[in-house]
Amino acid sequence: MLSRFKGCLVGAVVGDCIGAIYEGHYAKIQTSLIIEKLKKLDKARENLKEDDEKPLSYTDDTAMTQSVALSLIQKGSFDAADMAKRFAEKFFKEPNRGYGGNIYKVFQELEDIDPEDVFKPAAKQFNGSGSYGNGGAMRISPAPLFAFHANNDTKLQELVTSITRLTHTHHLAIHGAILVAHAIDQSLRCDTEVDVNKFIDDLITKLKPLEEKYVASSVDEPPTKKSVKRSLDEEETPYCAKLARMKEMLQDESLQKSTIIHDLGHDVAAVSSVPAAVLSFLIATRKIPKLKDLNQFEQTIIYAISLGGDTDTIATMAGAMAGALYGIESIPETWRACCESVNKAEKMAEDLFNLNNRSALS
Ligand code: R7I
Ligand code: MG
Ligand code: MG
Repeated sequence: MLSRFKGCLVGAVVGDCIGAIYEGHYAKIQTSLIIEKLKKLDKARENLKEDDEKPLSYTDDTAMTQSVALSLIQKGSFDAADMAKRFAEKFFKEPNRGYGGNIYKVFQELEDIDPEDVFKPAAKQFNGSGSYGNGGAMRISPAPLFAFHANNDTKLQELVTSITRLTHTHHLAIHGAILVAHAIDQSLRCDTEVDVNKFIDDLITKLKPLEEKYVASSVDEPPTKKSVKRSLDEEETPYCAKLARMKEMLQDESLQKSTIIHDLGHDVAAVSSVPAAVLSFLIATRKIPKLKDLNQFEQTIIYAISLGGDTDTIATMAGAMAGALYGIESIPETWRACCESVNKAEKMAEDLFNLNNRSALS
C-alpha cells in the first residue's frame, strides 16, 4: 500500500509536469510526438549540471496539492485556516505557476483574513455562484490518502468538500473533486485487473445522491426540453450522465478522441475535465493497442495528454488514479528524474501512510 500511496502523489506530479508542456493545445496531440518529446527531455537532463535541476517544472496543480498534503500532515486533521494560509502564501511566493484566471482574487482576500471567514472569499467568486473551475479537483489527491484508514465514503466526501470550498464553492467544482477522490480511493483498494463497468457503477452509486440532492435543493427552473440532443453538460446530473456515457465508450472499439472531447470535454471546467481524466485512466487499464510498448501508468499519462486542452490538469488527475493502482514502481525512473518536486511528493505520501497507521480520521 505504501507503493500505491507514493504512486498516487508522484503520479500526480509527473502528470502535471509533463502535461504542462502541452497545456492549452486545444487540438488532440499525437501520442508519438509526446513520447519523442519525453526522450529528448531525458537526454537534455543528462547534461544538466545540478542534481536538483529538472527540465520540467510543476504548475499550480502541484503547488496546491503540496499545501493540502502538508496541512493535513502537520495538523493531523482538516484545519481550514491553516490550509487557506498555505494556499495564499504559496501563490504570493510563486504567482507564475500557471494559476487559473480568477483564483488570485481569493488569495488576495485570504492573505490577512480572520480565521472564521476563510470560506467567504471563494463564495464571492463569479458574482456569488462560486468558481466551477477544476482547481479543487486538481489538488485533491492527498485527501483519499489521508482518509484511507477510515474507509468511510461520507467522511471522505466531507473532507473533500471542505478542502474544495476554500477556493471553489460551485457544486460542479465540489462534485468534480469528490469524483476524483472516489476514483483514487477505489484505485487504491482494487485489484490491478480492473472491472471497468463495476468501477464506473461504484462511482455512479456514490455521485448520484449528491447530484440528485443538489437538483432537489436548486431553485433554478428545470431545463426546458430541447428538440436537439442536449450536451451532457446540461443534464441535471452531469457527472453521472458522463460516467454512463463512459461505459458505452469503453465498449466501442472504434472510439475516436474527437468523440471523447465532444462528449466529455477537455477544458478548465471541472465537469469538462474530471470525466476525461477518469476515462483516460480506465482506457489504459485495458491496454491501448497503439501504446502497447509502454506500461499502463505511462499509457494513462500519454493518453490523457493526447486529448489536448487542459493537459496538465487532466494528466495530474489521471496520474494520481493510475499511480494509486499500479504503484510507484510503474512510474519510469527517467520521468521521475525529469520532473521537479518528485522527492517531496514521495515524502508526503510516506507521511500520509504513517498517519494512516496511527488511525487518522477513524
Ligand atoms: O479552477 P482554477 O483554480 O483553475 C485551475 C486551472 C487548471 O487548469 C490549472 O492547471 C490552471 O491552468 O488553471 O481557477 P479559477 O480562476 O477559479 O477557474 C478557472 C477558469 O474557469 C476561470 O478563469 C474562468 O474562465 C472559468 N470559470 C468560470 N467562468 C464563468 N463563470 C470558473 N467558474 C466560472 C463561472 O462561474
Ligand atoms: Mg496547472
Ligand atoms: Mg491545467
